Amino acid sequence: MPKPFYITTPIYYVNDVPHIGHAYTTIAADVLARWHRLIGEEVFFLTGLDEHGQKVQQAAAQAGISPQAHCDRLTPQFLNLWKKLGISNDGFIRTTDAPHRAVVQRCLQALYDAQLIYHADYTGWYCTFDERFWTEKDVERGLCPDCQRPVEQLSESNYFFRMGRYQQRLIEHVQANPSFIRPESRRNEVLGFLQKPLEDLSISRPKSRLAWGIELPFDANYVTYVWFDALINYISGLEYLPAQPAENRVWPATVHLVGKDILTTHAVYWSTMLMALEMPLPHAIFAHGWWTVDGEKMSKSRGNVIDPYTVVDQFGADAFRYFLLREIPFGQDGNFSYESFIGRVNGDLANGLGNLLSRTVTLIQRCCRGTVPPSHASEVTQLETELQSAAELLIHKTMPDHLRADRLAFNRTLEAIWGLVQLGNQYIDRTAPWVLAKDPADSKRLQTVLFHAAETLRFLCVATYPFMPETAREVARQLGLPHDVSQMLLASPIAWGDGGAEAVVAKGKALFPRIDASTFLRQGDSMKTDQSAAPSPSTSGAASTATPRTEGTSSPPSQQEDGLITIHDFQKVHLTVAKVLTAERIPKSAKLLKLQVDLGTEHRQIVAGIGKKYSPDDMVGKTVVVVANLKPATLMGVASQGMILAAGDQEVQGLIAVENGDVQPGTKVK
Ligand code: ME8
Repeated sequence: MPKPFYITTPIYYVNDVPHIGHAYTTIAADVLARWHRLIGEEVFFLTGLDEHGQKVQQAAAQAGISPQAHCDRLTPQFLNLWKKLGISNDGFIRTTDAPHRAVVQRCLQALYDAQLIYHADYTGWYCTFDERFWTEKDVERGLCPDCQRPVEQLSESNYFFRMGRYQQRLIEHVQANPSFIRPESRRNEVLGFLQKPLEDLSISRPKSRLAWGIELPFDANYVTYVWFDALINYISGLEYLPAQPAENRVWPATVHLVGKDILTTHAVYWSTMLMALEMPLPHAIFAHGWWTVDGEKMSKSRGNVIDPYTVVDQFGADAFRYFLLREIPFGQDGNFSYESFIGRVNGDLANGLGNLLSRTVTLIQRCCRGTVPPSHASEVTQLETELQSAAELLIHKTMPDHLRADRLAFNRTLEAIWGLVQLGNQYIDRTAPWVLAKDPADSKRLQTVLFHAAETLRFLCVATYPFMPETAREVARQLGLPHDVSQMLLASPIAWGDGGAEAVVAKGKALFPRIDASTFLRQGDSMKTDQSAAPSPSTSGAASTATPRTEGTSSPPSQQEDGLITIHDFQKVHLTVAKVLTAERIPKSAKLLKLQVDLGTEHRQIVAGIGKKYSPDDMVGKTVVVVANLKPATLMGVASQGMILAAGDQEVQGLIAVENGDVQPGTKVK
């Protein structure tokens, strides 16, 4: 029986409500879990809560309730959020669960019996926030090297785990297994950390100082260090969650997803603990980057913590899931702003996928009485084969490559999926089914085009499902697909042409209604909790403190009033490097040249009004810049699919050229 793909998130502290950072890791894990289920693997996806330790004890004391009551009160905040976000975890662990506590005590006892835990007096610098000791050499200016909070000197008798003993073995393991710590920059960080002598780890806290924890099985005066307790969740959860764990579900984990803040605890503490317990190490630990908000660290005192509940209520779970994974490469830091969020929703979701679905379904309703028409082999042209190849490449090659556990290029996967969305929209623009519908002689061509548009959307259902499960379901529903999208790759391997002919489409509401950015950002002051932050120069309609306002009456300038556009508006124009292959004059026109150009992925015909300045011979072989997503037009009876950029108003004075002649056709211009 093959072993399931075992994926974990950190277990989050219940000292406070969840925020977007917690949502981020959990959504990423969910995408991976859904993808692996979709390709037919068994998956065990574990998440949960870290309920012991000083942070939780302090939060409970502040609330004036017992730590357990505090945990019980906060747990639904996490559970409900995961439900709202469509998180498909198989297990949910709480470190106060009795079976977890038993496994922790079993591990402690095993290490104590093997003399890998010993008792000693220790004086060190203690950071209450991080709940750990630092040595003299770590501490500068009396501050914790990790969180920069003041540390205090503490002398204590404690139990220590012989972590230092495993230093060399760990270095060798990291060196021999390039995919153990990902991404590469984090792996180098861990190797750098291991250059310094690795000290033994204090794994106990006297109950006189911290009572809220799991008691040491060999000394009732102590509880164990919260990290020793928390890390064990990855093995204890396998034993009892859910109620009937599958037999083939065994350690080690395939991948632990963590934020970069807790890489050391995972790469060093957890790995050495496992070595001491004589257990294999996880296949991969992937440390992702850190979200800031409007360029600032998220914190309660700054008042800029983004509440995921609010975002989801306002825009839906799938838009949030899409944004978080599309906006930044997993592994790098990123910034959350409502301006960029809205830009993505309007640009990629409403204008991209939403538009493709709505036009396709409307055209099928209007031209084919609501039933997906058949394709006709005689009508299949290069345009259709290109669409097919792109869709097949996406599902069978690009997605599996980008989503490999050592790569986790979520943003590149989404970029590739949206490449197909764009191709689908261009296909409709270029084939202009509404024109075909006018002439009964074109009916076979029309049917072929609409079949291929629907087929593109069927492939997009599968591709988007792991990222946006509800959206994929709605696309399938509107297309009249009979399948459960979560099973579409499993039931039968998806093949182009097998799809929806004869399916009855059902138009529904817009997948992603466009957000009026200026209105939202004005009204949404309550969501932009950092009122004192400097206005972002890139926003046009934001409630900006820099914009003088007449008290109570006038609003900040809208996009139309001040003439400025956002970067997202600009990004809607697809500018591409192209090479002119052939050129000829259009008869009876002094100005127009008909050009065939190479766009890297395709050849296009463009009619350009540059004939007074350039002869056809001047143009052949030139590298030019083309607007690639312009609606097709007909000039003097000749079809044109794009525009060549040139300087000059009434008269063309010169072409926009790329300074380096080696730039390849198809290269994006931005
Ligand atoms: O560290 N950006 O729990 P925690 C990105 N209980 N990710 C963020 C983030 C941000 N601004 N803020 C939080 C703990 N995260 C321990 C873990 S595991 C055995 C014990 C995410 O509640 C990220 O995954 O502080 C980070 O590692 C985790 O939340 C920390 O959650």
